[in-house]
Amino acid sequence: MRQNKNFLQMHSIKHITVLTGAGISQESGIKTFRDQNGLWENHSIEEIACPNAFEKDPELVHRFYNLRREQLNQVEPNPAHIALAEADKYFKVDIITQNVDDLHERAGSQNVYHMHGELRKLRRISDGDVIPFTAKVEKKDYHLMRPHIVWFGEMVMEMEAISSALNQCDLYLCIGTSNQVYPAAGFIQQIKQRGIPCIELNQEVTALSSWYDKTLLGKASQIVPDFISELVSRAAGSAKID
Ligand code: BV8
Repeated sequence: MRQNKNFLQMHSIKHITVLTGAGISQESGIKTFRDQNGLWENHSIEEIACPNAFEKDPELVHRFYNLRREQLNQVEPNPAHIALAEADKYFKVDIITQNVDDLHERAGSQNVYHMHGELRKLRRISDGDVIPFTAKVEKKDYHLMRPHIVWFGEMVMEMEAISSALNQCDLYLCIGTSNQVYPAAGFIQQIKQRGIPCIELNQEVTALSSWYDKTLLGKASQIVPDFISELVSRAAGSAKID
C-alpha cells in the first residue's frame, strides 16, 4: 500500500466516483456473472437478461429474478460496501453500480446510481410505471409486469447523473467488475482524458487493467476498507506520507 500514498499525494481528493460490479457483492453471498461460467439453469446470462427471452418465455425470466430477489433477504452488505458508505463522511462519493442488489444502500451509501436497474423494483409493461417490489412475481402478472432491470440491448439508466459524477470527480475507483459490459467498462476512457487518478480494485487483472494507474489485487472485503482508510487518514492529514 506504501506506493499508493506517494501516488495519491499529488492529488487533493474531495470527490470520489466509484464503479462497482458483481465482485463487490460476491463475499455477501451473491453469485457473480462470469466467475462460475455465468450460467443459470444452463442458460447464459446474456440469453436470459434480454428482451427476446422475456418475450419468448416470461416465466423463465421472472423465475430467474424471483430467485435473485428472494436471495436479497438472506444477504448483508460486506466490509467493502460499508467502507464506501463510511467514506461519505469524508468525501463526496458517487457510486455507479452495475449491480441490481441493494447492498450499497443498506450499507448506508447516499449517492447510488443503478445503471442496470434494481431487483427491488418492478415496471408495469402497459405504462412504464415503476413500483417498489420485494416479493415473488406471480404467474398472473407474468405478462403485466417486468423486472426494472436493464437487459442486453436496452439503454442503461441514470446516465445524466453518471456523466456528471464522471466529469466532476478527482478520483475514479473501479471495484469488482470484469470490465466486459459496456457502456460501464468504457467509463475509464472518458476518465483518462481528464488526467485524474484511476485505481482498479479486483481479485484478478481484467481486460482493461492496463487503462488504470494501479490495480490493487485482492478480495474486496479486505482491499477496499484498507484503501478507503488510507484515503481517510490522508484527508485527515494524519498519514505520515513518506
Ligand atoms: C446497451 C442486468 C445500447 C441483468 C446486465 C460488442 C462489443 C461491445 C459491446 C457490445 C457488443 N455487443 C453488444 C454490446 C453492448 C452490450 C455489452 O456490453 N455486451 C457485452 C457482454 C459484450 N451492452 C448492452 O447491451 C447495454 N446496453 O449497450 O444499449 C443502446 C443504446 C441506445 C439505445 C438502446 C440501446 C446494457 C448492458 C446491461 C446488461 N445487463 N445486468 C441482471 O443483472 O440480471 S449486465 C451484467 O453484467 C450485470 O449487470 C453485471 O453487473 C454486469 C457486468 O458484470 P460484472 O459486474 O463485471 O460481473 P462479472 O461476474 O463479469 O465480474 C466480476 C468481477 O469481480 C470479476 O473480475 C471477478 O474476478 C471479480 N471478483 C469476484 N469476486 C470478487 C472479485 N473481486 C474482488 N473481490 C471479490 N470477492
